[in-house]
Amino acid sequence: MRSLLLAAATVASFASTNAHYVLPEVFHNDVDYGHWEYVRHHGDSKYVYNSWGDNFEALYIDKPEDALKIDNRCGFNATFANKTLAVKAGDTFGFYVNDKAYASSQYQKGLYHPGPLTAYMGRVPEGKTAMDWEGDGQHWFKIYEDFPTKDATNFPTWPNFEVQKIPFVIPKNVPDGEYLFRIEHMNVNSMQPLPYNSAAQMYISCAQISVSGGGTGNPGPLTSMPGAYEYDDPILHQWFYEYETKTDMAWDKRNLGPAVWNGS
Ligand SMILES: [Cu+2]
Repeated sequence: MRSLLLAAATVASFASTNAHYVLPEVFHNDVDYGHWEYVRHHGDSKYVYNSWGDNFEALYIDKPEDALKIDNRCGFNATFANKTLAVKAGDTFGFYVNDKAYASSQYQKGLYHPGPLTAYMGRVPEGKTAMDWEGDGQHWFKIYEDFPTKDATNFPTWPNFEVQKIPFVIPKNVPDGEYLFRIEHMNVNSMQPLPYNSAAQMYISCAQISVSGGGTGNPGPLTSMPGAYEYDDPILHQWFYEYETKTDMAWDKRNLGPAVWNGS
């Protein structure tokens, strides 16, 4: 899949797609890990592939049923990884965008869309492991979200924009156990009104982790994935620069999904 032939064959399609990205690699403290080593591998699709052979397409939330697609849990046709990464509460853990090996490539632009970045953890229920839990049920809680700053014209800029290495902190008080760690970046520059009716794009991946050194917290509010957000939410439909003037909401006040767990 990583052949030069494929790279050459796909270059032609980059004109319209080179701003898409995928999140297949994690790091833990100072250690980097491999491509889809601990992250659930996105499956083949009819969509385009980047020069290192990954499905290189966003998830679209254009129709009501799109918000409930199973792909919104861990990405396109995601399949179990066969390893689970041991981390400790309080550790730094995060994702690389695309592929470290292509860090200097013109196709490597980090999170090359405006929009909020969120992270969730899903606690693996009893009887399952991070390697075989589908991710179903009310087991997910949000541990991170970011908000934009706005300039004098109210133009929002998210702190994650064009970032290639994305660190999070495993919450100190999370109970020991196995989890899926889910990263979600939303493109809010893709909205077009009817008749196109195109809405937000999602970029999602899940890593399999095992947490030790945690606490006695009771994470919540709990939600399901998919199911954490409503298709009708204006955040999914209003172009980012008109969102605040066409709704009574503000980019720096709320994101999709539940509140971030307060740690208690
Ligand atoms: Cu894109």
